[in-house]
Amino acid sequence: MTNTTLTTLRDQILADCTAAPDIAAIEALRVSALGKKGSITGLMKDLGAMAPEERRAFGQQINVVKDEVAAALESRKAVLEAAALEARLASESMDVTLPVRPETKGTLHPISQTMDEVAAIFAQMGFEIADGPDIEDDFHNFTALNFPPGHPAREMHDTFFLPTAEDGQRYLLRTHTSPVQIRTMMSRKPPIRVIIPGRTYRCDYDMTHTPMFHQVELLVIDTATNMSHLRGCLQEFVRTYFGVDDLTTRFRPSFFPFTEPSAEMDIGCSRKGGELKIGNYGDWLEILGCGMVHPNVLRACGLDPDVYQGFAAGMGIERIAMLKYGIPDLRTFFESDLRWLRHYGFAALDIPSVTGGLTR
Ligand code: 2U9
Repeated sequence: MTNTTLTTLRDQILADCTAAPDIAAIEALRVSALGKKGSITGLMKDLGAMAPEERRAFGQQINVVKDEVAAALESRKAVLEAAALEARLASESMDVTLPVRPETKGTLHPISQTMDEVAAIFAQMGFEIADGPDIEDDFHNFTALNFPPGHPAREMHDTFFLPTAEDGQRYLLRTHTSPVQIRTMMSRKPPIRVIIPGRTYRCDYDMTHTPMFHQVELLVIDTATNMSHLRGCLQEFVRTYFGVDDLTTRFRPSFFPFTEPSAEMDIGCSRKGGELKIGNYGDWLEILGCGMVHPNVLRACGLDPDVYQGFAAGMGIERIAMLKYGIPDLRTFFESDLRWLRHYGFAALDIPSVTGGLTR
């Protein structure tokens, strides 16, 4: 084997590479040059019979050619792949403005529908939707929300922690949508009226808990906000959502690190004959948690509690969907069972509105 032979071989492979019409031809060329029985690999095998000096020099030259050929093959492959993608995009174009075909069987998931309904009700009351990242840091998920250092919610077994990052932080999957309120308060000035629907994660799985679930939280911050505003706002929400105009509510004292005072709100119901009915029948059903934003939380966000007050509330989307649509088992939400989706799903264009009485 001589330098001239190596150069001829190299030129031939590079010419074949430039002329390769498709990705299959590139792969065939790669195997014939660099594969186990390839022409360049074969040259490497010949090195054994050479004198040490000659072996080193020629070995280096072969390696240079090998790298050159590999790079040429990669770059031609990239060009061909881009051309194939372009051709596919051109041939498979579709008109997304066409109306839905009558035979289409797809439905909107009850969680999406419920989030749309909640958004429609609060939009009517002047709320905006805010969102934020699913992966959070300790400050936004716990510290700013007034969770003390040893609080059980910070434990490994409740929270999905990511491996410690390069910056030394232990990021986590948010355990509630509350960090978005922190981000909202830190990034804009009151008055604030936002709702935050979104995914949340907790390390829990049984009849009534799934590791991923959905919440909607609301936050109002202004200069003269009080518990009666909270009560009126939440009462209006449950009345519209459940379609019961005079639905009664009851507030029981509770505790959350991020609100003071804190409460749980019940709505009227009946459980007669084992059937749950929402309405003023004398029995009570817990529906959400709420309270006045804790002064420590306001301070952590740079707001002066002597000037600003606010209220917040949180509820589980799956829970309020189950109550309204009679879905008995939480876990079925995430099984992607087509029969379940056809039964509990909604028509894609069935857009909830307060004036239209929401849905069903
Ligand atoms: C900030 C300040 C206060 C949000 C609130 C609750 C009460 C609550 C649970 C209901 C069922 C979560 O989905 S669930 O498990 N939530 O009871 N959430 S007050 O309060 C906040 C949030 C953010 C800055």
